[in-house]
Amino acid sequence: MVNLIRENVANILVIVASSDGMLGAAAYTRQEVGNSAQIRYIFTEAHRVNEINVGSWPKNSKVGFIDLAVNNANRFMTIKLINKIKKLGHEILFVADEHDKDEWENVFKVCEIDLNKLTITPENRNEFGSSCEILKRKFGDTIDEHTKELLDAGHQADQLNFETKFGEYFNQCTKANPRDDSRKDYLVRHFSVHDAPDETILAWKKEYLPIQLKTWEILETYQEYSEEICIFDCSRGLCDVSDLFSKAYKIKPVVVLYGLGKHNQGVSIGTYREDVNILQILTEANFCVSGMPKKANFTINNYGDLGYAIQAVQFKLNQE
Ligand SMILES: [Mn+2]
Repeated sequence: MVNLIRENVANILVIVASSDGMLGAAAYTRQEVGNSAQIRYIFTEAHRVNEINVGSWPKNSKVGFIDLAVNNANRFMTIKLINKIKKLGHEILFVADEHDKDEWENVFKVCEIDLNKLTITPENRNEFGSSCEILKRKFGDTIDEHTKELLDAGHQADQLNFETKFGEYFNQCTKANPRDDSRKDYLVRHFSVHDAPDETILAWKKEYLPIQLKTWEILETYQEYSEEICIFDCSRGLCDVSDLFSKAYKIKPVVVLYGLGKHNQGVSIGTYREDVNILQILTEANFCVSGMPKKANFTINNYGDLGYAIQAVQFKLNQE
């Protein structure tokens, strides 16, 4: 299988299952590979790359990462993945990720891989804004209109705007069933070729309606904590977290969601303020967090911990 594809083209794409990641994968496939049958898509998240079965990949695979950040709660997990890929004889071709360039540089240094030899290297969010933007600048003006629309939709989705031609399908179809990777696979393959959805995709999109309603219901649980912070109870059921954030940011600059996840113990605190580093504040307050400077995720055992986390953020805001 590997021999059939062009040199310097990935046959394994490790993708974070965000719209930025999936749309980037569809665009990469269209632009660089042509035929999605030659690619295997692995959907993951930074904090569960240890679940990837590298041993099942075709021999001498060429690997690309899209939208995958270093697991900053457990960097060793990312290092182990890279080392395993290397040890099994595969080659990492590129890392298209805008989360944190320095984190990636450190990981590749530890793994003794020259980052500068990659065809696409990690960048920083303030300069690029999304993985799709990294790909777009890499491809330059060689892309066709369809690829451009895929990349623009991915970039917009990363800024929480899903209301683009492709963005809506990727966001709604996957949010309706977040655990179903075959659905993500289908969407990436389909839209790498087709401009319009098929019957299957339209049916998935319909499943999103109750989630949309739940998101609105959770918006009603709004509690004002302070002038800057508001809180929402997400234990009421599956909602669209990114849509909730984007709507809540219209009310307050710092948004706290609790009751997330299977056991309702998940908390996500986000902000649109450039000068507030939630990840750092909570790390310094001894929470075991993952995420990005502007959005941190963690789990709590009791509401006292939730209160303490919010206080830590408020304390920092008061110092500004
Ligand atoms: Mn992204």
